[in-house]
Amino acid sequence: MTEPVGTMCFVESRVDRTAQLTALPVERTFVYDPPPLSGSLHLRAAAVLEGNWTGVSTVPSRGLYPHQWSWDSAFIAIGLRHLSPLRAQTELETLLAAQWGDGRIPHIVFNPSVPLDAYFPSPDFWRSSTAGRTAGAPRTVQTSGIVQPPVHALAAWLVHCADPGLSRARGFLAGVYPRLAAWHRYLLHRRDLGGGGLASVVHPWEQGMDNSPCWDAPLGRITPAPARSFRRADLDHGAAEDRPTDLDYGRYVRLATDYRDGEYADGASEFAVEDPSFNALLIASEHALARIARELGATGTARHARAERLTGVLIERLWDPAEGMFFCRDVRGEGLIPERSVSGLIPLLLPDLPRDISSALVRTASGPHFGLGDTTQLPPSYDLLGEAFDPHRYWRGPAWFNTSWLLERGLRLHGERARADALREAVLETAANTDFAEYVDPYDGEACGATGFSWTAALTLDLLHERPGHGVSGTVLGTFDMSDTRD
Ligand code: 9WN
Repeated sequence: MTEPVGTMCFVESRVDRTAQLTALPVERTFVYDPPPLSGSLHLRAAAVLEGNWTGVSTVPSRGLYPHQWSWDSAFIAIGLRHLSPLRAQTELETLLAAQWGDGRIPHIVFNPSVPLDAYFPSPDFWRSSTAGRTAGAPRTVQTSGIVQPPVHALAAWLVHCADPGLSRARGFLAGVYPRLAAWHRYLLHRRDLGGGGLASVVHPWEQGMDNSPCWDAPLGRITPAPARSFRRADLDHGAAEDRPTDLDYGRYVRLATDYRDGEYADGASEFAVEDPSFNALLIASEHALARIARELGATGTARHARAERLTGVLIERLWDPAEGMFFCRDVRGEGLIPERSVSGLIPLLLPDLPRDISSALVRTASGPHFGLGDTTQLPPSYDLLGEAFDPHRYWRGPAWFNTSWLLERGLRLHGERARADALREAVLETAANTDFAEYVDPYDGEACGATGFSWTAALTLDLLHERPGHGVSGTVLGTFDMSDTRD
């Protein structure tokens, strides 16, 4: 188990790589950086991450999201490793220090110095240290009680690869491995609510694409909490017409309240969905855990075999051959949810997909529903032809940079180099033009939501380090290329 890393962060801040980079002229020698050609975008992205760094972790956005978020930190660490491998390790260690005894990694770790009314739901809503006591919530740090997608083992492996010497010297992987293993155990056991082997999410916020039309049917069965029982802080920062409706918020609050009042015990939720992206990220992370286990001297064989088996389960439970993509399964309702979300394309990042499935996913991404390389600049979060499509409303159409990055990785992994190069270019250009927007209109790339968004800057940095025209490197980005994990 890792210990909090406050002292190390203090030492790090005196030699901080990002601070050095943002202070130095472009022509100075870079250790972790790409050639000066892309230097200015690189420095701008570094400045965003520097501005959002709190000393132990990075906020997604200073105004809208002023605490530490779980999957944001994983994506942030993936970019931050190119600036400061030590800070990237610290980012993950800070998050993992807030893990619960039952293995869950909370979706928010609250910063006690931020006023309670800066974000809703705040720590006094979640009451983690009291309502979460039975589930093993930490006593000294306040967190939410729900989770987010398990990108963490993948991030930990990639962070290790950025500076294996430093990682070994600090015992980084040895420290995080037991926590990551407990996290996967929690998801694969306590969250197997459908009984078929996949993890279920019990709240739309857990899947990360909060307001996706995929949730409309299962969420429609939930009685909303009265509007007067809570105050939304998100509307202080974003346009109401781009954010979820009050009715949806009432349902989010009801689900979270019921979970809290049941002491965060799993199994009773009225909302339970098996999501393709959440489970694909779990499988990719299980592959990464196999790599980590091998680095630590074990064989990793069982983990690798489990990742392969889970890929089969994902296909069996969520693949629709007629539609050429994956769909969500409503565990409390009637099977697959017939809404096309970008989530249903993200399993492309899995190395063991049969060829016919990876080819079908590429065709669907490039077809009329997502318009990749054709009608859209970046892949939309939801079906361009869907009834609920809205190019500006949260997760109901706009394009996000993390999902674009995941698809770029998947395309490259499956040998679609030209498409991957084009998507990489589009991501870099859109990030540069929008001041690292939170999300964009998928057609014209217009900025939406916050600017100076951390994962946008971090994943921009990561793509700047990718050489166009190449496949995914087996040594640096090894988790996307499993060929050398076979025993
Ligand atoms: C709820 C922080 C998070 C992201 C999510 C995104 C949004 C929060 C909200 O912001 O969710 O967790 O208040 O809407 O949907 O993916 O992790 O950036």
